[in-house]
Amino acid sequence: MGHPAIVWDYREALEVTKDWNGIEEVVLRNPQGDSARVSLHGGRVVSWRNHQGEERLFTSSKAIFKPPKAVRGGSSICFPQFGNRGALEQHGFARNKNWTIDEKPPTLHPDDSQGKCFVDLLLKPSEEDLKSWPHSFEFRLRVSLAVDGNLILISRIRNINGKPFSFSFAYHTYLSVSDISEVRVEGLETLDYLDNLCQKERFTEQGDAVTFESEVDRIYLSSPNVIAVLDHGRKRTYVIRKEGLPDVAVWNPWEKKSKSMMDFGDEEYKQMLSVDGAAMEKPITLKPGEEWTGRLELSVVRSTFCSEDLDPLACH
Ligand code: TA6
Repeated sequence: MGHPAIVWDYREALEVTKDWNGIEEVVLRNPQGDSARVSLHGGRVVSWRNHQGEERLFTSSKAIFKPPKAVRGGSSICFPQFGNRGALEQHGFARNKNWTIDEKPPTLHPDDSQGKCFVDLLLKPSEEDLKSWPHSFEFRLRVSLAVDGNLILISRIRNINGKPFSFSFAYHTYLSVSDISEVRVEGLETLDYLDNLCQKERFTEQGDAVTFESEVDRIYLSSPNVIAVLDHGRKRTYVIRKEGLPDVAVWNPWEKKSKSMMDFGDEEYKQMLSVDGAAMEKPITLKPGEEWTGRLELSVVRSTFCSEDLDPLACH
């Protein structure tokens, strides 16, 4: 007779606590001891750790945790815009709003629930939001921690308005790296990008990987659905899988810009890289009753990982 199966109760593995500002936070854990923390302020993933307690998301030591300022770190939701066009605030209001826990979310595909500890959050526009962006929507965010430690973010935005509306979107994600000079991003080679440092002029990536020796602030267009961030110093690679998110923003402020940001340490640019799955160049348009889904999955693999392993079947 075999050993009785240990059944992990994923509901028990979910804990709701408060951060030191009194803002509710949901803690997700898997049987291996990996964990993720999600703040109801902005629906931001504030932490993603492996069972040894190693943090994968960067948060600045100077981050300001006082709403309505968006916190400099973690992974936050940029909606209804990614960027700073028009009257809307930079990267939209969703990252500065209080989300609620969605107790009765509509059903997702069974693969999005099985073997995962997850929480469903909900954002609906306030009167104030409707003044700056007059469109009624329901935004459902599922944050899951899988049994293998992968972090999965699924956003579903539904138009409950009488008229179509358009938006752009990003998961603005600060990855923690050992030394930015030793980091390369693979999967973006040969792509066109808009350079935010040159008034969004369009260029074509010439290198065989994106590497860093000065400020970088680019939106790569129509990228593959799997890209990799190789951190040679820590001998680990972040694999980013995305669906519904054609573009990728890559940002490191480098030395001069770091010094100009109040909520960022002068030297901290060495330990972070922002890589954002986004839908930016071509805004998403939803007719009344329509829904859009954008999915991002982050995993960490061993240092021997190489770009050939970008074949999704090869990297589990
Ligand atoms: O990562 C893309 C980007 O839009 C950069 O241009 C840079 O400004 C960064 O986001 C930070 O944005 P934030 O509004 O969080 O200060």
